[in-house]
Amino acid sequence: MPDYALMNQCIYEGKAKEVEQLTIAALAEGKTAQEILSDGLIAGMSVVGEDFKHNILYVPEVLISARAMKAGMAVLKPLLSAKGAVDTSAGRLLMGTVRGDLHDIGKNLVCMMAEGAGFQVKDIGVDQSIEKFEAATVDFKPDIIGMSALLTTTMTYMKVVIDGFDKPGRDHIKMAIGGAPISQMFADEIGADGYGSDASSAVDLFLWFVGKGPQPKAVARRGVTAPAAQTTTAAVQRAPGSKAKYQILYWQDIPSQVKAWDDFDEVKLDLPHRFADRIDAEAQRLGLAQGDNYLNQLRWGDELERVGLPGEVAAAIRTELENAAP
Ligand code: B12
Repeated sequence: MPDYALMNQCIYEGKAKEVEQLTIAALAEGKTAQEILSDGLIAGMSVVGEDFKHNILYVPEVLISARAMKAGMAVLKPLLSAKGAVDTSAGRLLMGTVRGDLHDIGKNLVCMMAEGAGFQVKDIGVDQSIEKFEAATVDFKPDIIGMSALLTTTMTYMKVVIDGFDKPGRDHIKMAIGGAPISQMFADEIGADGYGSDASSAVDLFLWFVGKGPQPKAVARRGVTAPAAQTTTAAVQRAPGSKAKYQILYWQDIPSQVKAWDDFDEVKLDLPHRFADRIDAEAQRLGLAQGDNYLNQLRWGDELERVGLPGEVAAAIRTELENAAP
């Protein structure tokens, strides 16, 4: 009997090699690709999606989990794509990042989760014009078009695509939008059928579109920055002078996030936008801006410790990093 609980845990912890091996072992035990996909991979990734929604996990961890899921998917893919092996009746989803925009990490996550939920997905990539969306529609015949944009300068292009599809014969296609600057208000303003704030909300939205799920509640956009440093609950008793462990997440040698924890609490803090700007600029200069090339540069630094509550330690480290790189 495959250990699906362990597989779920390995996805959660981002252990790609282990997920790959457990997937191979489950197949060797005679389990179907569909069962492994749903009980091993999707079940693990849905916990990740839920914890991401509730700010328990942050972007880097979700990406690392997604990479682990991808390792399992790579094993299953040839079997899943064999005719009849997977139920693709959920619907057909055409996805792309709009013109002028090269961000694809969120789009890829949405594609992966939608595929996992049984959608047939065609991903046309980044920097896509209305003409490219139209051309892909001819053969693929999507039920849903999903557009992603991460820049305030490119999000307006979504309306161009929506208007282009607002014509007889095409107006049955549901138009979904998402990306960091997108909100429900913007979706309403440009006439999109729906908006998803993260990959699991995106899948809920798609399932609703095809009549296979309830109408999702309109959701507020997730905060871009982490919640302020928390102090611990009054009930927790710590020894005087107790320490918290901490780590810094780096993109190459540029810090991007700090986390601190002890036995009772964990706090994660993003660094100010200028750090992300620096990472963006460096990634482009080095030609490491695409998907995995970009992600592979992320690594957690050494585990260190210092006296204080996790919230205090994380805030202190963040201040030190800010002062070191004004
Ligand atoms: C990674 C990154 C890059 C990488 C992209 C690598 C890649 N392959 O994608 C690189 C280095 C290429 C890059 C370049 C640039 N970037 Co950049 N980048 C980021 C960064 C740090 C993370 C974005 C990300 O991947 N988030 C993680 C994913 C998981 O989240 P997400 O994309 O929001 O997706 C989720 C949801 O939005 C939703 N979703 C997404 N799409 C869809 C679609 C549908 C249909 C639905 C329903 C849901 C949905 O689900 C996803 C999964 O949960 C952000 C900062 C930030 N914290 O957001 C800046 C950021 C987006 N970049 C920014 C900028 C300015 C740039 C550059 C202009 C920098 C420059 N000066 O050159 C260039 C632009 C290049 C271009 N033409 O696109 C700004 C944008 C500011 C703005 N408001 O316009 C940001 C916010 C940084 C900042 N200043 O704070 N960037």
